[in-house]
Amino acid sequence: MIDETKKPLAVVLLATYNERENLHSLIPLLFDKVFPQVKNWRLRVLVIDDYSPDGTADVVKKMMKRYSELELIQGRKEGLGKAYYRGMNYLLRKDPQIDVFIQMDADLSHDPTLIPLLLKKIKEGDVVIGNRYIKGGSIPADWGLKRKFLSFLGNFIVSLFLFNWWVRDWTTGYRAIKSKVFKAIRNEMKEKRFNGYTWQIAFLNKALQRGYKIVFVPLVFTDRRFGKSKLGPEYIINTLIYLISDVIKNPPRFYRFALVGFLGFLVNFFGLAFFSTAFKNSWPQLSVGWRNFLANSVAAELSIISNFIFNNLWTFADRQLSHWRHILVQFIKFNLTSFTTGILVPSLIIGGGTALLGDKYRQLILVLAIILFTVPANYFVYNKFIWKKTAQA
Ligand SMILES: Nc1nc2c(ncn2[C@@H]2O[C@H](COP(=O)(O)OP(=O)(O)O)[C@@H](O)[C@H]2O)c(=O)[nH]1
Ligand SMILES: [Mg+2]
Repeated sequence: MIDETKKPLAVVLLATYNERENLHSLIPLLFDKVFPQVKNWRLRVLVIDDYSPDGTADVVKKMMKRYSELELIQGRKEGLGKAYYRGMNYLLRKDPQIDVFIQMDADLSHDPTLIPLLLKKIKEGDVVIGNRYIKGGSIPADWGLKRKFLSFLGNFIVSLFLFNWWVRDWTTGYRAIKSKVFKAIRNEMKEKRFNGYTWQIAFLNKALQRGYKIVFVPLVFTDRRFGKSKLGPEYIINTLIYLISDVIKNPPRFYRFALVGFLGFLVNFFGLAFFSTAFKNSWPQLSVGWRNFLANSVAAELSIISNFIFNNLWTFADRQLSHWRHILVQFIKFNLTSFTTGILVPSLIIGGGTALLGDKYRQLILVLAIILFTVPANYFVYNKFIWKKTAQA
């Protein structure tokens, strides 16, 4: 006989607002069909209902007589995020040993038979998300073009702010979450801004920022069976405010890199003007061509030094070079990189491009070469060679 109490414990959290009809089918599905398939976990269900006027709680209370592992808490309606927050806190107070929370919409949009897979995958990470935008996942085919586009646009905007292109489904509500993740971020998740649907995005982002591992399973998302969606404009405003404040507080590495690069450009720009004037006064006999050649060489090197210093102190603060010999070696590499990606290759592209297309494209080719080649190449080389992850071994 397996000792039941030794098995890890997972609790399915169902936040509900007017989901009476849906719970009628969902709860028996969970207890009679899905849970018997899961052998190595203890499973429970907590319904967090906000005094739904349709009598959702009555359905739950009736079913509690049939299912001993079903529980209900009720509270004031403050939004989906707040309901999850209350539910997770309640569960941890009651049973600090809880291992995994499973968040799931109660409207039958989330296929309950995916639970065994979520529990299997949680062994590979700290949060498992049902992802609609990876291979095997999908949104309902009957969604109109506008709804599809809005969903795409929403995820694109979140990805852009956070500069994270691999999560792809930030808003998905079907998740298995190790309780330690919630414990680590619970104080921050208390904020009022996360009371609604912004909860989902913020939770995932905060977990990622702390280095927790996110694993995906494909999710085939279906339209709710009964009732109507509670998604409203609250969500857009709160999410935008959150994203803006987060990008200021924790700018993603790429944005730090871009800002440092822009500062470097300013150093070069104003440096050229400054040294050109200074050299003119000191060496009036110097030809204008040679004077500006020298002035820009000095200004460009200053901008390289500025880039190196600020990338080391800020962009790659977590991989900072601190030993002087290390700094020197990497600074030499940095200079070689800057020369290659910033001068040599763009000059070759401009030379070749204008020979092929004509002189009128000269400035355009420069801009394109910098955006399409210099920026990504520098970012790649800095990440992989100059501030590589194991540099401080
Ligand atoms: N307790 C509680 N549950 C909510 C609240 N808002 C939404 N929900 C539940 O969250 C789940 C997802 O909501 P839904 O309206 O289907 O959102 P959509 O699928 O994004 O359109 C459903 O189970 C809702 O009943 C709320 O304010 N309080
Ligand atoms: Mg729904």
